[in-house]
Amino acid sequence: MTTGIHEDSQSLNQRAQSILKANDKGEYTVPTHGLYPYQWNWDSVLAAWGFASFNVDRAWQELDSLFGGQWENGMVPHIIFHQPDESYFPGPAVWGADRSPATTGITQPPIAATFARKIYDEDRELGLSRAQALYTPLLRWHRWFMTYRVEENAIVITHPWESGRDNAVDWDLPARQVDVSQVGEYTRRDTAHVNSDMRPKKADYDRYIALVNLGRNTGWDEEKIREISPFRVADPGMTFILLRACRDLLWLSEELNHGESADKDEIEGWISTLEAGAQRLWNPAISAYDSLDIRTGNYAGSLSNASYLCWYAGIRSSTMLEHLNRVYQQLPYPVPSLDPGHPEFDPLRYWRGPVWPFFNALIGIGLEDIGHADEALHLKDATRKLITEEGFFEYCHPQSAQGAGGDNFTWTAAIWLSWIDRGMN
Ligand code: 9WN
Repeated sequence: MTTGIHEDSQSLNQRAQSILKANDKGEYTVPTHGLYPYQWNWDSVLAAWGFASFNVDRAWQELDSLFGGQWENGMVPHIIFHQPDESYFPGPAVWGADRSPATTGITQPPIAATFARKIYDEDRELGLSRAQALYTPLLRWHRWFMTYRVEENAIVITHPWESGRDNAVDWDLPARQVDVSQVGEYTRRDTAHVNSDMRPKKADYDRYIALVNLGRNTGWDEEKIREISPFRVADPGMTFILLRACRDLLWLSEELNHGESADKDEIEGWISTLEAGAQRLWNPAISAYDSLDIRTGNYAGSLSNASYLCWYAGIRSSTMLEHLNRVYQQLPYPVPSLDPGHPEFDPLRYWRGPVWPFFNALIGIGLEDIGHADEALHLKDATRKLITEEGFFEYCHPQSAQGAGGDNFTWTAAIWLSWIDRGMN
């Protein structure tokens, strides 16, 4: 006889699989219909991880289609615009990247090597040739970051959208330096799908568009953007994620080459640089990892969910563990995207307070890998409860659990399948 809990979990598992299948466009997956009609970089990697729980071949196909959009310089873009769709702004014409398939001119957090390793581990026989084919594109993407995006040993973003945490308070001050006088009129589409209280404000969007215009006018020339853009911010999220990804890439390299990696020295050099960069992002004023504005040298003063990716990157911090346990006491559904003690904490506005289930999976993987088993379990249980109560929303209220943003969301379904239900860490 099955228990009620077991039946719940089975039907949620079926719902999660149906969401992935419904969002599947053949070779790539959309984050959700309507709001996000294209292939997004880190969403797609998480979709692949979700597929790996029931169709490993489809998981590799997802990664292959993402890397099909890779640029000659190694960058893997943040969106691939496979088919024209009026329901999203800004579309390919605004980005002006002039490629086929069309893409944006910026990137997103490089979680791919980490999840390629997990998918490889799911079925090594099937995965061998697939991982071998993906290895060099992954290496080239990491090399692109290390060539163009290292400042003070950490990884910088040139647009808030690159961080994947679009309107986080981390970007408030640096984004104020962006000149919006030439932005003109435009029509947002996101607020036609989602309540505007749950989305970035107009002032944020003006800056997003101004930075797209700036990049497009340089022909997406990284050197030029570095020279002229007022927005250059070192992000703990990007830095921790790339650090972890480099460790996993090195593992893959040795695994695929019988223990002999030709790229070992280069990747180890990247790891040392990023370890130093992570330390540079420690802000003693808030006793936490924080974003650093390269143009001014100022920290943001923001304890965000990205600060908690230190363990994911293999870095121990008892102070961050104290913060986490405090947040566990304060909120029934951790981890909030901004610390509840911050004056800007806003529990339903996107990256300024809500909890993002997929982000919890990244934090939880880190906690478990580094040996903080109790904290890892607490986070997984709280996320399971959140999804059981609310379903598969994009993000949720960390106190009431209210679902927000897009529904039937790919990465929420994916982490249900691979992290919560199957415990693939
Ligand atoms: C801009 C797709 C993406 C995520 C990001 C999230 C949001 C886009 C937007 O949606 O950003 O890239 O239009 O709001 O912030 O992390 O990848 O789910």
